[in-house]
Amino acid sequence: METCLLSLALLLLISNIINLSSSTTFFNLTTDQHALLSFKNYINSDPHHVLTKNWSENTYVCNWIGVSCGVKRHRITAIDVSGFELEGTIAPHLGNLTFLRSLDISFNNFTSFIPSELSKLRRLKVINVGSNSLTGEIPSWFGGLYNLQHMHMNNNTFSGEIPSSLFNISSIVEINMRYNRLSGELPNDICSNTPKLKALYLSGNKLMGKIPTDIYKCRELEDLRLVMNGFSGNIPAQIGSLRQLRMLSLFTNDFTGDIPASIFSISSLKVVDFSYNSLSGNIPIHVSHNQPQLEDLYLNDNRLSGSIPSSVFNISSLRVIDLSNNTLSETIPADTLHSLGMLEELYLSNNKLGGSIPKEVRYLKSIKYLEFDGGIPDVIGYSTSLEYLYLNDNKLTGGIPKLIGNLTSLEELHLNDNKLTGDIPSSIFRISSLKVVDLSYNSLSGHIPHFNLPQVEDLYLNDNRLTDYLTFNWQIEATIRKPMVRAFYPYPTLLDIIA
Ligand SMILES: *[C@@H]1O[C@H](CO)[C@@H](O)[C@H](O)[C@H]1NC(C)=O
Ligand SMILES: *[C@@H]1O[C@H](CO)[C@@H](O)[C@H](O)[C@H]1NC(C)=O
Ligand SMILES: *[C@@H]1O[C@H](CO)[C@@H](O)[C@H](O)[C@H]1NC(C)=O
Ligand SMILES: *[C@@H]1O[C@H](CO)[C@@H](O)[C@H](O)[C@H]1NC(C)=O
Ligand SMILES: *[C@@H]1O[C@H](CO)[C@@H](O)[C@H](O)[C@H]1NC(C)=O
Ligand SMILES: *[C@@H]1O[C@H](CO)[C@@H](O)[C@H](O)[C@H]1NC(C)=O
Ligand SMILES: *[C@@H]1O[C@H](CO)[C@@H](O)[C@H](O)[C@H]1NC(C)=O
Ligand SMILES: *[C@@H]1O[C@H](CO)[C@@H](O)[C@H](O)[C@H]1NC(C)=O
Ligand SMILES: *[C@H]1O[C@@H](CO)[C@H](O)[C@@H](O)[C@@H]1NC(C)=O
Repeated sequence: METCLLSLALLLLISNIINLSSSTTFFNLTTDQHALLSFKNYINSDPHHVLTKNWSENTYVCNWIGVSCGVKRHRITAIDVSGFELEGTIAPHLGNLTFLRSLDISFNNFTSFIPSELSKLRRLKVINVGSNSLTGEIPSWFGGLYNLQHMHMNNNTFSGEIPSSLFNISSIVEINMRYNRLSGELPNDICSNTPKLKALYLSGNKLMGKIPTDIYKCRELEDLRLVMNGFSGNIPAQIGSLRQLRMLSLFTNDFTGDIPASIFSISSLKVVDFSYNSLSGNIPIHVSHNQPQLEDLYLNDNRLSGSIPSSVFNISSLRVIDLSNNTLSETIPADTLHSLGMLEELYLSNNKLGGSIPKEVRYLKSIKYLEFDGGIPDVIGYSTSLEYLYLNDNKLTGGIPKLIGNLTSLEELHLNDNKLTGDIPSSIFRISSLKVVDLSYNSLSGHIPHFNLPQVEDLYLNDNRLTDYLTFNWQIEATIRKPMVRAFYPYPTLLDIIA
């Protein structure tokens, strides 16, 4: 009896195996080729004739452009038709490519829905349908593709909620759904089953609600971008336990409350962008052993108050600091700027900081863009290694310091679009390295100084109150080799004047 049962079980097992193998042999390279020919049939426009010419029935399918086959089984494993400018819909027949691991149809114009037949692609590791015109909801059956690692659905018009099943794919590494029309909230257990998630890109949607505190469970997370959505509530302090985080970009949302100090203890962090929210309280950057390797710090356009902690100016890796448009008070702590050897951009305007650009700017050897309410201090003349000085489009008032003439390495000087008054110091035109000078759109007055700099290629002085602007004898003064055709628009060009 027992042997009888056992043999029956064996028989069942064998018949199962036979069934299984017959269902896998049902698909072979011939059916793969059929699937691709159907894919081609569903395409209405192939402007570069890539598929129409190359995907020919008479040639070996594995040699078709954008098609890769496995070495062992000779089945199609990858399709890459990215950027062929194809127009059409996605053929459901792709679901028959049972060995497909990677599907890239990005940068085309595929319309309509993702066919549900693709749920059969159990081996799929990479799907990139980014930058097309796909619509509908993100199908929840993606949650069943348990080998999926990289999912790019960005730049389409997907709508509806993000299916929670996606956060059940334990192999997932990257989820990119930027620039769609997704709505709803993130599931609370977002990171409970996605231990390998490194990048989550959800910017440019209509998502709302809080960042789930569960986020700390995505221990591998390196890149979190949720910009331009309707997220609200506090930024959870739990983000501070993401020790691999490099990029944290949350700008243009409705986040409120304090910035959690824990964030600035993440030593891997390179970019923090919390701008355009309603964050309040102080800037919680304190001296710490785990000093972040921060390069870009954007906290502008919030409601931050208090003084700027001197620790900010101690982070020597910083390239950009934007704290503008807050209610920060007091001046920049003296003697702090000298650590910022890499700093290229410093924005502090629209605050309640007293004084003008601090004297310590002379330590900012790399500074290219400096935005500050107030005037240009004389000490700018100490930054003798400055090659490019961009202070344009600020709210600078007062005069141009004569010491600017001491910037003997300067090649470009952009002070245009400010509220500068007074004379143009003639010292500027003794800088022999100077190639571009733009002082336009200010309230500069007096005479145009004499200059004789043959290497100056562009000189913009228009839209000021210079008394001799039109009568100035450009021909004698300027031995400029290259014509400055655009230089005096809307006034007569130099060529007009010389002619
Ligand atoms: C695929 O299978 C069909 C039968 O189902 C067979 O006719 C065909 O020759 C097979 N093709 C290859 C490439 O093995
Ligand atoms: C299709 O493109 C591939 C790769 O560029 C090329 O090797 C092959 O010869 C082409 N086949 C035809 C029929 O044009
Ligand atoms: C994509 O195709 C649709 C429908 O064919 C068309 O309306 C749309 O303009 C196309 N978009 C682009 C970017 O080509
Ligand atoms: C996606 O769309 C955004 C917003 O329209 C655009 O800035 C971005 O360049 C697009 N990215 C790609 C890869 O197409
Ligand atoms: C996630 O997986 C678990 C167990 O595998 C299952 O019970 C649950 O329903 C899944 N959740 C979603 C949203 O698919
Ligand atoms: C700046 O960093 C140095 C060590 O690199 C430390 O001794 C000093 O206390 C820090 N100052 C501030 C204000 O954080
Ligand atoms: C500063 O922020 C306010 C809102 O808080 C906004 O109305 C204003 O345009 C911003 N100013 C600048 C210069 O961005
Ligand atoms: C600026 O240059 C002048 C002339 O070379 C020199 O006398 C003066 O000491 C310099 N000033 C500074 C602050 O470097
Ligand atoms: C697999 O794709 C479907 C469409 O989804 C077709 O109807 C089938 O004919 C096809 N099967 C084979 C073996 O090519």
